[in-house]
Order: sequence, then structure tokens, then C-alpha cells
Amino acid sequence: MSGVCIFCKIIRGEIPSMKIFESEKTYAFLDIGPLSRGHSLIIPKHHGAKLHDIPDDQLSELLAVTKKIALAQGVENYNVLQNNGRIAHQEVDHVHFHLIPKPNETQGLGIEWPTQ
Ligand code: IU
Repeated sequence: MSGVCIFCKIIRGEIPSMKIFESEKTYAFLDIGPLSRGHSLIIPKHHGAKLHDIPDDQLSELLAVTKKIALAQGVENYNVLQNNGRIAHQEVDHVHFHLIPKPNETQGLGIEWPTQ
């Protein structure tokens, strides 16, 4: 854990978040600036800035949790995205997988989306 990392503060509960899932190694919450309804971030509790900083066993759980959240949301069309480095559009230096349902996805989200 890092004392200054904003995602570590979210994991510790020092900053509030809309938590979706938590286990010994993994934490997931709704993105504060969602690209679509249900946009979620899945993060390791182990602090590491980039993908290569995270132990393999924690990485495999991150993807498994990402899959479970997509299934729980009932979405069938979605993107999973993970940025490393500023040029690659990483803003927060704590590894995170984005799970981004497509905007016209309706299943499980309880609302009607416009078709365009
Ligand atoms: P990026 O892959 O590092 O560019 O994505 C960072 C994401 O973290 C971005 O979608 C933000 O909206 C999101 N986020 C958040 O959910 N809560 C926060 O307190 C902060 C960023 I700072």
C-alpha cells in the first residue's frame, strides 16, 4: 500500500467509493467519471503502478473478478481496458482494469438506453 496513492486510500476507506466487490487481494468500484453506466474499475490491493509491477496470482484474480462483474451486470457488449504510462493515457499510478459496458447495453442495468 502507498500512503499517497488515491486508489490505496479508496481501498483503505479513507476516500469513499461505490464498492462493487472486495476480496483479500482485489477491490472493485464504480468509476467516478464513467464513460457509460456501470463503468467499473478493478484494482489489486497490492500497490503497483503498472501491469508488470503486479504478481501473477493477483493479476489472474483481477481478470477473473472483471469477468464476474460483467456477468453480474448482465452486459454482453463491453470493453476491458488497462493503460500503462502517461503516453498510454494512464492517469492514476495504481494498476486498474476498466470494465466499460457499451452505452446501448440494457441488460441488468435497469434503464432504457437510446439506440444511438
Ligand atoms: P486511467 O486508465 O488511469 O486513465 O483511468 C483512471 C480512471 O480513474 C478514470 O476513469 C477516472 O475517472 C477514475 N478515477 C476514479 O474513479 N476515482 C478517482 O478518485 C480518480 C480517478 I483521481
